[in-house]
Amino acid sequence: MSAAESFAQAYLDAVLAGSRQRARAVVDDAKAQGVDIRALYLHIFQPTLREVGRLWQENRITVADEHLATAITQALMAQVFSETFARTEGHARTMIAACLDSERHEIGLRMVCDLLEMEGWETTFLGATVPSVSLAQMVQTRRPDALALSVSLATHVPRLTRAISALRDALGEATPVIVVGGRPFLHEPALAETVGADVVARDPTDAVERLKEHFASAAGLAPGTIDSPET
Ligand code: B12
Repeated sequence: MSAAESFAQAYLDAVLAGSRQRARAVVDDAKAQGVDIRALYLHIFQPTLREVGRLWQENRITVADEHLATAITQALMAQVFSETFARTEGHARTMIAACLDSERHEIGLRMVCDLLEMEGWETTFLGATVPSVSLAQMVQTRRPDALALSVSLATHVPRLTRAISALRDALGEATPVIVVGGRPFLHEPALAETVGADVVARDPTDAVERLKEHFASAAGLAPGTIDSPET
């Protein structure tokens, strides 16, 4: 068991008890033991939220309990990130990130943005339920290097496919690299091609690698040799 995993149960207990203070104390202890932000996100917050979802699905906790666990985790993510993160100087690649239309699950995408920021990216996180038309307008104006789209519900996949297609029609060659992720893609990565994405990743660490590979191959370089837009 990793150091982070040994704190996951205590964190789950704290959020199920609805105690932000206890949850905060677990995070502080974990940080004091050398658990970094990636491990906090992926080995403490992520499994906790998934377990909360399971308990909720089985009617063992209420929607209110889930909302409280979610709210505590979002607050702690914001706190931990602002305490930990210091922008490094450099020529960052840029990314806009959104959950389209009626998609409300935004935490996974926020993790992707926070951890890419730590890799030197400059991300614009728009969060949940972003209308595809206004997203297209923002992409057209800001021209990011990448557009990250997250879906948690399989029923939202057809809408995502239409939005990506409309974006490609509108932007043509200027379409940013489109990277997708979320539950349906965890189960079926090949779905990414069906929806018209360029890149799919299962978590933020994977996203960093896949994006590096994508930009390297687009530039005709061996993967791993590209770290900034200049190279
Ligand atoms: C919190 C939560 C909510 C919150 C979301 C709040 C918020 N602000 O985000 C609220 C209450 C709004 C909600 C609503 C609903 N939810 Co909900 N929710 C959850 C819960 C408990 C946690 C989600 C989460 O944050 N997980 C943790 C994150 C870190 O994991 P992740 O999303 O998979 O993200 C990781 C990867 O997938 C990947 N990733 C994600 N996005 C992207 C994007 C890119 C570009 C990349 C590269 C990678 C990537 O990286 C992330 C980090 O590793 C899940 C349980 C679960 N198993 O996840 C249910 C769950 C997803 N919800 C579910 C359901 C059914 C619903 C509702 C339909 C319930 C209802 N009847 O109203 C609604 C639908 C709302 C909507 N229209 O979108 C089901 C879905 C089941 C299914 N078969 O699809 C789940 C699985 C619960 C369950 N076990 O039944 N939910």
